[in-house]
Amino acid sequence: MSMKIRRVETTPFSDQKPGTSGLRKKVKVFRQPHYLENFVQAVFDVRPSLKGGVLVLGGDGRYFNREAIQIILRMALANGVARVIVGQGGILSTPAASCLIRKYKTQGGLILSASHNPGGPEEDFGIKFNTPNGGPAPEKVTGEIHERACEITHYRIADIPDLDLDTPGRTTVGPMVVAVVDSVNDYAELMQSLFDFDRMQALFKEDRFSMRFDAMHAVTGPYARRILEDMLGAPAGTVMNGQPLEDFGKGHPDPNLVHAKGLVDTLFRDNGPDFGAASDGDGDRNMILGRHFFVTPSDSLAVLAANAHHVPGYAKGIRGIARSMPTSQAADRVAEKMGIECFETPTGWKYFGNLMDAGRVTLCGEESFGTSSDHVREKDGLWAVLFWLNLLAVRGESVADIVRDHWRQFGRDFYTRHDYEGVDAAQAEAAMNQVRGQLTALKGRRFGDFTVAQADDFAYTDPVDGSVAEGQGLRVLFEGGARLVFRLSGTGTAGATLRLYVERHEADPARHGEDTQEALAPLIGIAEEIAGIQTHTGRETPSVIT
Ligand code: VG1
Ligand code: CO
Repeated sequence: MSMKIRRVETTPFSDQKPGTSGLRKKVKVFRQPHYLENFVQAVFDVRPSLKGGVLVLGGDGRYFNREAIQIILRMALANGVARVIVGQGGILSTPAASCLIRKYKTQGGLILSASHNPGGPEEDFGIKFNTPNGGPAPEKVTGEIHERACEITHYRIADIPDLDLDTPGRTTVGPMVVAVVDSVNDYAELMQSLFDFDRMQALFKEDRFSMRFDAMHAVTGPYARRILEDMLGAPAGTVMNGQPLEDFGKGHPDPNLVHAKGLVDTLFRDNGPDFGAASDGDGDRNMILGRHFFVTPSDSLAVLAANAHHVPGYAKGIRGIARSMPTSQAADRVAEKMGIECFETPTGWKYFGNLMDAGRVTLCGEESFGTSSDHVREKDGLWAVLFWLNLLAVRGESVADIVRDHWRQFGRDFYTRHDYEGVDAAQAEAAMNQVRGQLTALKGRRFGDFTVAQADDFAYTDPVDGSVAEGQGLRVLFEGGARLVFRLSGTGTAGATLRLYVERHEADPARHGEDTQEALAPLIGIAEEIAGIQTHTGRETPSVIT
């Protein structure tokens, strides 16, 4: 194959700063000449081990995925990468990419995804670099990539025709090997090593049990079909919307009560299935439903931790638990009872990596429908679903009974998140500033039954490497453990998204049946009093309530 390597002059873009999870922009931004190339070259520049090394490459299949992969392959060749492992058709879920990076001891991976953000020519695209541990690059590395992108003057790219991504096998391109691998195999094998497949198979043989999995036309379709239907014997049709589409069928691939409404309605109708689950664009999020029952992600983490001994991969015990700061404190209660460490980290999976690498935590979770363990270094949607399925098979109880039983033991942490999406950035900032301005004065102030014990801007010192992350969300902590958290999203691509997180613990089992929004209404009122979100943004209600 003829191949010419070009050194292309370029100038930096001022907006290539990765957010909560990689660089996310509109497709139109990514398609500007040199835009993707600059960022990718910045990664190669700050990660010299990729030269002569192995790179994992794949994405969630959204619009521009294939094109971006061809560009990155040409740049990998020009930058001296020895081998690229690409998911077939350019498809790799985020957890599957993490699995490959670790299993084949590679020098890292590039994952193309904007996760739960919509896809299509007018919508979003994203890219992030994962380090050799399989996890999203920590802030130090994303900072280096950003700095490099700000001073870039040229990039290297090879002139070669598009490579075939659809046929598994190895191709040699000049000195580089491109290995197109089945997107599912290695991941499925990892799941088999953690969960009791025989027991789950038996569950599907019972006529009494049925399940629906909504892949939302995103990346998890092939994974869920292979594992649930082919390997575990769930009937065909268990997986809904299983075909990955470039625009996710024009949907919003975010597995929550609003965007996975079809699935939710199915689980809440009479004689609906026993178990329901959904995953997001890149397969790292999960929503768990029982018949007439929604499991909050915060509760899911706590329940999985408390029941880990039922599952083969965790039967020997778990080391510690970590949760992101806005995630409810339900997991803390489990850790305390188990006598294991519990950590509170900033939002974003990159903050869990060091704790897992150091062997201090086994399970991690975020309120945003993210749960996983140290089997990879990403959150893992299907893993959480299989964990629940394994639990249902062992305990033989319904999802609702398992959660209610958990509440009886630990109390219930009523929890909700209110998102004000796509608001004017200045208005969102004004609401945040209003809270920030009161932080010192709030301490000791009473609001009805609630007295503020502490109010601050959350900062985190990594216990492993001592790195500090500041400005991670405004917290109002009340006596007795109730909390309000205000933060701005770092994954959006237009305007600002303001998130309000509200929680309160309820020990009395007689009150566990209350409606969440009603149980939290006084705190939601206090939040408005403190932040004036609705006044600042002119919105009367949140865009999404979960
Ligand atoms: C959101 C979630 C956060 C999650 C991040 C990436 O970030 O709140 O918990 O880690 O998305 O998830 P933000 O900054 O918008 O609140 V994913 O599935 O988009 O990779
Ligand atoms: Co995601």
